[in-house]
Amino acid sequence: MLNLSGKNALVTGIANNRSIAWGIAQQLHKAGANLGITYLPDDKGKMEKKVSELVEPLSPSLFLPCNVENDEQIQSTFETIRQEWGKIDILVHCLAFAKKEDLTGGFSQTSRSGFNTALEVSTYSLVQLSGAAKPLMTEGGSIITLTYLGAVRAIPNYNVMGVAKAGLEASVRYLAAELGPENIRVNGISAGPIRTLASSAVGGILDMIHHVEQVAPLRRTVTQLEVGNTAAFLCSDLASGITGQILYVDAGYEIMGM
Ligand code: 0WE
Repeated sequence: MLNLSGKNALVTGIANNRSIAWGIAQQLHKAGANLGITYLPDDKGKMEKKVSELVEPLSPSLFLPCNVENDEQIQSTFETIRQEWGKIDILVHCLAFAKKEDLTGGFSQTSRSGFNTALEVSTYSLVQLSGAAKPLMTEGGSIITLTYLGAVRAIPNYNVMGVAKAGLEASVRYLAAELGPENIRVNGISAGPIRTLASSAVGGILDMIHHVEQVAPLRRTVTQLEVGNTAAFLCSDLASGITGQILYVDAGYEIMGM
């Protein structure tokens, strides 16, 4: 049975009730995990208030600011985990950012700084958080990240994020190879398009969702909770033999040729 009781899980990337990370946090909680939640702090404290109100029903035992562009915040996040939890079992990485101008128009026009930003926030952050979690995953563990088909196919306008996700998927394999001997598993979930804060800011997302509804074998898109269930499975002992994989949770869209 799927049972995460006694497991400490850190979930990153919750911005609002549409976040895929929110779907994951709810399903990890349902499976009995003890949660730590991080949020992206802003200077007005709006995110802190919004996310803390949202996650209150899951009664997280840790609620911490963590901007991955800030090394000290990452250090302090894992120092708090060490002091309060002693060990961590599950790390959920749901972070990505590219500048808006780099998610439209010609990929060849991507600026150096736009390229660097996308790969720093969306790709390096997995490496960085995994490295910080490693010494605290003393009883083995499971690391999950979110990716997208644009890593392996040229999807219009996804552009630099596709390169970032390709790097992320390769990072999953290198991390899995390194951390396997410590019984730490690392996997990616490639979710189909879902309406979230991030995707709604993208022109044409509704047309993409409509296309998936026509073409995907299940003739629909997936929900945050379906991604959450897959994450709960991958984090659980039910998936004890699975590492280094990218699992598609996309209503089957990826298998289709036309
Ligand atoms: O990975 C993503 C979204 C990532 C994302 C979205 C934004 C919008 C607002 C990263 N950075 C930003 N920066 C912003 O300023 N997805 C898988 C959703 C998504 O994004 C797309 C898609 C899909 C699907 C962008 C272009 C085309 C398709």
